[in-house]
This record gives sequence, C-alpha cells and structure tokens, in this order.
Amino acid sequence: MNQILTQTENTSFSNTEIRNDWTREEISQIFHSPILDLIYRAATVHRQFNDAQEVQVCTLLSVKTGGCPEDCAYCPQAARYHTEVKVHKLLSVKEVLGKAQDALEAGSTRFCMGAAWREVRDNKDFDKVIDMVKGVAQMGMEVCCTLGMLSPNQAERLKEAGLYAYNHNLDTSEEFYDEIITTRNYGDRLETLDNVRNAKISVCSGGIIGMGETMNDRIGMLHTLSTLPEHPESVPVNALVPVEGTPLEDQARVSVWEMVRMIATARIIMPKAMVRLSAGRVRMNMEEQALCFLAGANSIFAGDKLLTTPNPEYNADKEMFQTLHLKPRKAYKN
Ligand code: SAM
Ligand code: DTB
Ligand code: SF4
Repeated sequence: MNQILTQTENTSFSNTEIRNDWTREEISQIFHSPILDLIYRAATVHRQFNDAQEVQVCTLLSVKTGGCPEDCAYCPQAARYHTEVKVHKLLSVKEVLGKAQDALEAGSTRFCMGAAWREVRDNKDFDKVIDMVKGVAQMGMEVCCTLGMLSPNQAERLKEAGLYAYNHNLDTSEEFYDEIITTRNYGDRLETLDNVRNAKISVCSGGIIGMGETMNDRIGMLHTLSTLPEHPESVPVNALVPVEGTPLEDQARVSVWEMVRMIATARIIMPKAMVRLSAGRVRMNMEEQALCFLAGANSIFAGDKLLTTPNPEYNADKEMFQTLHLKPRKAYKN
C-alpha cells in the first residue's frame, strides 16, 4: 500500500507555470518517458489548463491549389512533382464565402484558407484574399489563413481585415529542414512567425511526422516551438499523407504511438496551446483518435477534405464526438 501511495505522489505533477526556457534534454526526457506515464502526465496537465471535453472544430479550404514554385518534399501542390492534384487559380470571393457558410452550418468555428504560394505578393489576388478574410470574419467564425511567407506590412493588412490566426508550420527540426525543403530556410519561416506575432495575430505553427526524420528532429522542432518568446496558440501535429508523385510517396505510415508521443509532449511543454490532431486522421480509427484526445489533442480539421487529400466524413466525426463526449469549442473563446 505504501508503495502505491508513493507511486501516486511521484506521478502528481505541479506543472502550473508556462515555460519558454525548456531545454532539449528536458523535452527529450518527457518525449522518451514510458508511453502510459507520458499519456497520464499529458492528460493531467491538459486538465489543469483546459476543458478536456472541448475540441475546436476547424474547416480547411484550398483557395488556390497547386502550381507552387517551392520544393517541399511532402507536398502534392509543388509544381515540380507530378501529382494528380487539380490545379486552380484563386477562387472567387463569392465561392469562398459560400464554402465558409457551409462550414459554419456544419458546426465549424474556425475557417482556414490555404494558398499554394511561396509568399504573399502585393497584387490583386492579395486584395481578393483580404475581402475573403473580411467576409468570413463577419460571419462570426475565427478566420485563419496559410499563404506562405508574409512581410510585416502584409501581416498588418490581414489583421486590419479581421484575420484571427495565421498558420505557418516549421514542419520539422532546423537540422532536417534542408532534406525536405531547399527553396527557403528555417530562418525565413521564423521571420514570418515573428511578423505574424508582431501584428497581434494568433500564431498557428507545428509540423509533420513520418518524413524520415529522427526522434531528435521531432524533439528539436518541439524545442523551437516551445522556446519562442510566446508559445503558438495552436500547434498542428500532422502525420505525413504520402502522395503519389512526391519524393515522400513511399514513406511508411506513422503509428498511433508516435502521434501520441508528439501530442503528449507538445501538451506538457505548451500547456495552453490548442494541439491539433491534423493530417492523418483518415487512417486512424476512433480508438486511436481517443488516445490522441486523452494525450491532450483538442482541435481537429473537419470536413471530408483537408486541402487536397481526404479527411474523415462529417457523420463519422459526429459519431465520434457523441461517443467520446466531446463538445465543440466556441469561436473567439479567448
Ligand atoms: N504554401 C503555404 C506554406 O507552405 O506555408 C501554405 C499551405 S501548405 C500546404 C500548409 C502545410 O500543410 C504545410 O506547412 C505542411 O505542414 C502541411 N502539409 C502539406 N502537405 C502535407 C502532407 N502531404 N502531409 C501532411 N501535411 C502536409
Ligand atoms: C496544417 O498543419 N495542416 C493542414 C493546415 N495546416 C493547412 C494542411 C494539411 C494538408 C495535408 C495535405 C493536403 O490535403 O494537401
Ligand atoms: Fe508550396 Fe506550401 Fe506546398 Fe511548400 S507546402 S510546396 S510552399 S503549397
């Protein structure tokens, strides 16, 4: 009995502060802890900081698809790879607002518009995106964009239009970055995150696992995110969706334990962030996703398509929310 009590004491975590000074060693120790201890600790931290029943439901829309000049090895939208993605130029404002209305009616509280651009240019297309942002914001949804690199001035313009969040992923560690992307560098990525933060836009930044990176690379990315001056408000954890025609088409599927390890570690070191169980859900059953929610995931992308690849059907997610007693988080909660 004594022994049991001691064990319980050892596993009670008084992790009540938000830290930006994590060392790589500390993160590595958490990341490599026995999986059930890791899940228990993450679940405990999650309950200290968040309502664990609450899950944010976001919808993605690719407003400009394919033909991208970058060489991101995972991406079906890079022009240089021969994938089956149907290229289209920027959609009309009307079409986008129609899709946003559908997402709102289906229960989403965040609408994220993605464009296959290396960076934003100050042209007519950007003016159109500004109108899209204004329109979606007026509907009462949190508006998010992911458009590539942004200058400080472009970030300001988006903020003035009502942009709530900006997604710009680090994708992997600084050391592994060159193996995945050569057309820009890690510093470029961090600079855009800085521009977004300075414009007082909520930061969404995470990465992908399953691209051939080591555990140290995963830890390295989490270290960079958790030691930014402020943690990103959302951290998407994507499992690679291997797409035919891309250099990573033959990568093996990541196991649920690898997703859980990433999510749980992110939850422990960035307690208040929304940790998003992002790409890869289509290959996970409800039990596997439940483990991710237990480990601290509290956001998903809903709708049967991510940007270009499939995502679980609306009804499957509805059933999952009922079975797991999850409730959608309201827009603009913080
Ligand atoms: N072009 C912009 C950029 O790269 O920032 C925005 C769109 S880009 C498609 C957004 C993110 O989607 C990438 O940073 C990457 O993390 C994720 N992504 C793209 N293809 C993926 C894939 N096959 N599997 C998992 N995540 C993917
Ligand atoms: C993020 O981290 N994941 C989303 C969103 N941010 C933009 C994108 C996932 C894309 C998966 C591949 C596709 O559908 O094209
Ligand atoms: Fe282009 Fe973004 Fe895809 Fe890279 S991830 S190829 S920048 S659309």
